[in-house]
Amino acid sequence: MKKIKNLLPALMAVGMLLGMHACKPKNAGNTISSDAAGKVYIAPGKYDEFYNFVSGGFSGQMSVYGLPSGRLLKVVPIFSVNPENGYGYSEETKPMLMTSHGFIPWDDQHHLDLSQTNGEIDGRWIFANANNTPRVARVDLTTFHTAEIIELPNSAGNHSSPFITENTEYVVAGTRFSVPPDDKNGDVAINTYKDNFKGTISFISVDKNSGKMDIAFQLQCPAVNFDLSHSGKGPSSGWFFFSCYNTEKANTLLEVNASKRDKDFIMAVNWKKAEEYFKAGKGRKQSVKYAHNFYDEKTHTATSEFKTEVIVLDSKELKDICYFIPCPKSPHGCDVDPTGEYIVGSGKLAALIPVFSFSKIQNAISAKDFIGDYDGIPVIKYESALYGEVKKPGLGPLHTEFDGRGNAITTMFVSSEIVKWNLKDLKILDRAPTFYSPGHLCIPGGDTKKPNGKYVIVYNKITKDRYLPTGPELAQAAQLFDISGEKMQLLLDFPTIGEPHYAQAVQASLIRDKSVKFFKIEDNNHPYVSKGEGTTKIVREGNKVHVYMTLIRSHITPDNIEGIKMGDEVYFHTTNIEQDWDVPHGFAIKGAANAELLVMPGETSTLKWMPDRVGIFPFYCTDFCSALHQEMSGYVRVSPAGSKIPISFSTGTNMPKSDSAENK
Ligand code: RUQ
Ligand code: CUA
Repeated sequence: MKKIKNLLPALMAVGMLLGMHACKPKNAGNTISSDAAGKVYIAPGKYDEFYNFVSGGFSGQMSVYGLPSGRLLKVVPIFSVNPENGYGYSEETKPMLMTSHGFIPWDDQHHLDLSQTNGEIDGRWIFANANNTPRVARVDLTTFHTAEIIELPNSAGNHSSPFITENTEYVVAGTRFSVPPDDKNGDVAINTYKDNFKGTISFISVDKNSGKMDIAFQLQCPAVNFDLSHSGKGPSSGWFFFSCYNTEKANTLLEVNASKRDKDFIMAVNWKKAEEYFKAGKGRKQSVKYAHNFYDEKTHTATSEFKTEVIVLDSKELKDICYFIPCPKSPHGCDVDPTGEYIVGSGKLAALIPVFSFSKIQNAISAKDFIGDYDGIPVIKYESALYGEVKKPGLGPLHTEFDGRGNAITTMFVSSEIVKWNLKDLKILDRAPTFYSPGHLCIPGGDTKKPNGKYVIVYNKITKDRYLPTGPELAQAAQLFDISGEKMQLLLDFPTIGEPHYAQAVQASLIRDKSVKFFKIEDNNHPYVSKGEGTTKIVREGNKVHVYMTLIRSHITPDNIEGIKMGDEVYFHTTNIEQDWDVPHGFAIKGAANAELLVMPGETSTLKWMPDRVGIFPFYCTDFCSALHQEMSGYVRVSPAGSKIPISFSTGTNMPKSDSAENK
């Protein structure tokens, strides 16, 4: 028996390896409740009750759904270019994707966190992480625009990110990959990992009023892999908790070599203490290079600034910031319950779920109840931090959210189910199969002090037979469960974009009424704005040609342009001068090595175009804006490089020549 028990984690690892996780739960498909349709039906023209913000994984974007209907409302481009609306293609938005590595058109977006005040969602911003080239973004929830992106130095694989403190004082980001610090010679042998690599956690401050981010300080930590995190709340509000794996410090075949230890760690960080040390000047200045990109709603333009310094605190030298708590085995999710007392660590390879007690952790720290240290950081005795263990929860626990009624729901990746259990007695209350292999889950406000325990949405990693097949690549799937009663009831499947990881949901009323409907043209401070057709013009500066253009139903001003020459760089600065909700115009020109622009009312957006041949180039509005949308178009004449044709432009006055030879 003992032998079998010890073998279990290894067997599970092999199971994952072989893809056994895709096994179909029994009675699959028969679990839908009879009144499910009525519960998710939102009549045409009616609004959903919740917004659901879903990370796009390898799409790099965030998608926005209405719940309970599962209707896709919008894809908000964050880290990937988006030809659909010109994000990353227009001159104004290109700087948003600048990094110390140059312009990067893509990233891998895993986690979202809504801003909070007093531990409750305030509906102002949502933060997003980029895994691959470490960055954190802030999306403004009045415009649903990416407002800011900050790059993170000393980091790689920004996975344990972006998690916020109770009052959005900080967005916190832990590096997945430990790497040599940016100011050290990184040209080292990979197998010197233990000596040369470091783990870093970034504390990004957020301005209370504007939301503007800045890296306040970083915490240098042992070279483990930080996986996920959550801040404390209530009694634990000055603390942050991170799940750590690869405490073996393996640098090859992590699948085996980082799964050796029976327990890895949850790292508890006293961020208030760290902040204190930072303010007392205990940090060291380190020279680094990172981009900070900011989108200004008044100029409708992003700027990119490079910063060259960061303050680093050393967790080894500065005592009482960090403590390790042993956690079985290869922990992934790290979730704090609404009271702030319980910290749930989900070991991917563990056959139980440990629940830690914040008050016990505090007692253990004061009593120095340590079993030793790991790289100079005290390790608290497991039993001294433990509240209790959820026994036999299922296989492969990943993430936990809370229903606000004293219960937790955990996803089980390997046994493909969600499991509801009670926080006090740690007894399992219910389980429901999911289709298939759930990763994250989300309850509206599920990581705050006040969850709304009406639904849980589960984001599955594997879809298999849930939808009509679409070749080898299938849509990813979310599943909505009613959790208001004792038993969890599956209500709805809906496909998602990219690969969903963490998601958050919030009552629509917190966001809906603040949504901007159009931008005021009088507030438009774009340097190339045309506030009316009378101010449109063309200005040549050497080979750069600036076209000041307006868009309104249903014409473009100017719509006849001549005098463009080969070798010119043409900038179409298009201003949509409509002042009404839901009247965007688009802009595209033949042969442009670019995407279209989609210009919102009151906004200015610029398309750069380099003509590649002599001739006539039509341009047109790409968004069906009126009955005469197809008429909303124009022409550019491109002449040879040395041509003497002067710049000319007009709308409605360049009448056909009646006496030309062709017309006779
Ligand atoms: S992860 S499926 Cu990238 Cu948040 Cu857990
Ligand atoms: Cu403007 Cu179509």
